[in-house]
Amino acid sequence: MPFALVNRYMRTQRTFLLLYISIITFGLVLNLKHSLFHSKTLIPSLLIPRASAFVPTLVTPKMMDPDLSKSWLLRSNSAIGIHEAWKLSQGDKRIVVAIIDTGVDLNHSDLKENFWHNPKEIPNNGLDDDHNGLIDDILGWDFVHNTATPYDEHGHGTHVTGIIGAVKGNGIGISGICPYVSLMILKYYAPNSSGRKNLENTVRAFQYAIDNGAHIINYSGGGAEYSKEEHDMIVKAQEKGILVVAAAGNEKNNADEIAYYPASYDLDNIISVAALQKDGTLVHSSNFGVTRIDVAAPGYQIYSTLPNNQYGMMTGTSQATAVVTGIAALTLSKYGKLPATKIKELILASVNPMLSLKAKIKSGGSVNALTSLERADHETKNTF
Ligand SMILES: [Ca+2]
Ligand SMILES: [Ca+2]
Repeated sequence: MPFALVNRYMRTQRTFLLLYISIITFGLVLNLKHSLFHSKTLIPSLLIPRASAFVPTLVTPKMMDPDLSKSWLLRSNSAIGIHEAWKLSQGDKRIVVAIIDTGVDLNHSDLKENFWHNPKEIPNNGLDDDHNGLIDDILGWDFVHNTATPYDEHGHGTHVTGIIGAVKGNGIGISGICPYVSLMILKYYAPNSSGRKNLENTVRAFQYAIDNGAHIINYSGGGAEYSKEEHDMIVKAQEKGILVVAAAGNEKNNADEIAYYPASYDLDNIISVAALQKDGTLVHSSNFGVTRIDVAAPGYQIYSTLPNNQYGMMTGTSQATAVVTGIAALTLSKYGKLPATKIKELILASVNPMLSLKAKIKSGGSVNALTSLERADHETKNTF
């Protein structure tokens, strides 16, 4: 009997919330407390489009991924049209997605092939070859322990990573939404860290992603209090054309009244994501807001990778955020000429409108990978 799945991923100084991750296969329940300190103001945005372009890659899978049918996201009748979308693009290894989270299972057979490798760093020579102050930062960095091995002590980061970019066609497990991609792993969170430390590590992780060529940053976390340092770092990301996909939060709040950051920063390179159930309504715990929350995406009982080469289900806006990051990466892989803000515009314009979401979410609908790619194709032909 599956456990009910709830995700609480907060970082406020005053409020401690719990993350309950229930995995139906193994019955594992993990608790998480996450606290942070912020201040409060809003700064206007600045947009600079990215100029880089990518040649689309289409790769035929060699072997089936046996567990696709375990995920309602990845079945033949996928709510996001993923199989039809994969006929148009399955990604491109040149697309770099930074995942700022709890780290990853570095040995997971369904993930490791897709890890980003720092081209300016020589592995395991004990030197800081690229002179960024971090020794042997090959895959990203563990900002909690200041090491080059961002292992996942929690499970959350491994789960999010698989949704975005698990390896397709390798005969095991699942596929990520964007199965050909480079995943930069940046660990900011540990259960025992203070809230202030978690925020400091978040800002450092954003800086690393910006400095090392990320095109998209996935942030499946957040908190209720504003951080000028975090906001200004996302402005820096915007200046480089980097898209930030951020979770709406799991507090059942109207985010237009009670903000949740970084999702609620008023910046045009942030897509904020609510979580959807199979019936087209929001997950009970999902935040919403017609002004501050952009889209909804499947976030209920999503099957993905877990530490120790395992798989299991999790529910929440964290998972929904990873879905949107995957769609953004797919779209960017096929239409690299599009700036981050344009990718956001396309994803918002490509939602399946739903009456249940009309008064809850800015776009009034749920994301669709196929429509996003088709709309990008149409607009590219008419723009470039
Ligand atoms: Ca280095
Ligand atoms: Ca696989």
